[in-house]
Amino acid sequence: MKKSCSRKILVIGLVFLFLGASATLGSANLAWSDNFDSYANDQYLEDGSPGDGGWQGWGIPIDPTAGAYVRDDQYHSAPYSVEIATTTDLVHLYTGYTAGVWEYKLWQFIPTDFTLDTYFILLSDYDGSGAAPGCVWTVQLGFHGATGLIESQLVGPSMPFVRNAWKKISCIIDLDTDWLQIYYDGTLLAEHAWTDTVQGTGTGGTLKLVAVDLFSDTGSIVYYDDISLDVPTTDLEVFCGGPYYGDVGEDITFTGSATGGTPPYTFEWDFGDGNTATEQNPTHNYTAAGTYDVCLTVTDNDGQNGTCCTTAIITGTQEPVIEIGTITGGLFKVKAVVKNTGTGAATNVSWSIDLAGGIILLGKATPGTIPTLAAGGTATITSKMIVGFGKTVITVTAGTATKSQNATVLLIFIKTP
Ligand SMILES: [Ca+2]
Ligand SMILES: [Ca+2]
Repeated sequence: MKKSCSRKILVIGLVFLFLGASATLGSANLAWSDNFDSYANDQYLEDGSPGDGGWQGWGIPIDPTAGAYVRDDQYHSAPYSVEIATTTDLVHLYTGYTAGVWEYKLWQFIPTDFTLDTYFILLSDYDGSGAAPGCVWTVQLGFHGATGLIESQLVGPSMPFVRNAWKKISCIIDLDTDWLQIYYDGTLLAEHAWTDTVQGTGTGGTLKLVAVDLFSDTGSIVYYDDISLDVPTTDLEVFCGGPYYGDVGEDITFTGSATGGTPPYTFEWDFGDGNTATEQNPTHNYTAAGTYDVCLTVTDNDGQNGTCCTTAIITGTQEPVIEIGTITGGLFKVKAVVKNTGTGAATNVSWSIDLAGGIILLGKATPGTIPTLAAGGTATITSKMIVGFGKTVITVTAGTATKSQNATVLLIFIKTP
C-alpha cells in the first residue's frame, strides 16, 4: 500500500516536472479543459484531488460541503455536466496564467424554472478567505432569476439570459495589454481592464488568472459543461439564439451571428417547417402549433461551414371558423358569401349549394372547393345555372357550416326574400 502511494507521488512529481518544462515553450501548452464526461454519474467533486479533476469547495481548508455533483440530467457534451446547486461554491485553481491572451470558455444551462441568483466568477488572487486582498474578483457574472438579467460587475445589469438552452460564456483575457472582454451567447456583454476588479476600478487586480468559482448564492440548480482555458479560438462558431417562442401566425425574429473563421459570412436558416431564409436575422411565422428544429448554417469566406440548431416552440389555438353570410338569388344563379371569422387561415373548404322542393330542372346541386380563405377573409360562391318552378329551399354548406334560405324559382329567376 505504502509502496503504491510513493509510486503515485513519483509519477505526479514527473508530471509536474514535465508541465513546468513545457510551460516555457508556449502558452498553448497550458491549455486546460474539463467536459465532466470522465467522472462517474453523481460523483461528488469537492476535495481538489486528481480524481475530482482538481475541483474543490471554496475555502482554506477546503470546505467539502461546497462541492458539486456530476449529473446526467443535462449536458452540452454527453453524458455529463456539473450541477451547481444552492450550497455549491465550486473552485478550480490555475497556475502559470500570468501573460499572454487567453479565453476562458464555458457552456451554461439555466432551467426554465430557475430562481434567485447564481454566479460565474474568475479571480486574479485566491487564498480561500472570501475577502480582498487575499481574494480578488475580476469577473463576476450574476444571473438573477427575479429579473432574468445578467449582471456583470463594474457594468451592471444588461442583457437577458436564456433559459432552457445551452449558452456559451466566453472571457477573452489579455494579460499583456490588461484588457477583458466578456461575451454571452456570442454577444459582447462587457469589457474593461482585467485589473479593474469587482472591488472597483484600479483596485487590487493583478495580471494573472488563478481561479474560477461556480457559486450559487441561494439560486436553484444550473449546469455547466465543456469548460476550458486556452488560447482564443479562431474556429468558425455559429450562434442561433433561441429557443424561440410564439403563437401560430405570429412573426418571430430569429437572431444569428458568427465568430472566427474568415468573414464575411453567409447565413442560411432552416425553420424546420420546410421554409428557409438567407438573412442574418430573418422573420418567420408558423402555420401550426408544435416544436420545430431550427438550424442556422453559416459559411465563411473560405467556404468553411458551421451549424447551430435550436428549437421554436409554437403554441396557440389559432383556427379558422367558417360561417355563411347572405344567400342571394337572381337570374339563373344563387350566390352565397362564405366568411372565415377565425384567427387562422382555412384551406380546401368544401362547399355546396343544393335546392330541395319545387321542380328543379337544372342546377339542383353545385359542389365546389375554396382553396384558401385567410383569417377575416370572405369568398363568394356561385351555383350552376338553375331552371325550375315553385317554392324551394336553398341549403348552402361550407366546411362545417350550414345555412338554409327559402326561395321561389320562376323558370330562370330565383327570388329570395
Ligand atoms: Ca469527490
Ligand atoms: Ca459533458
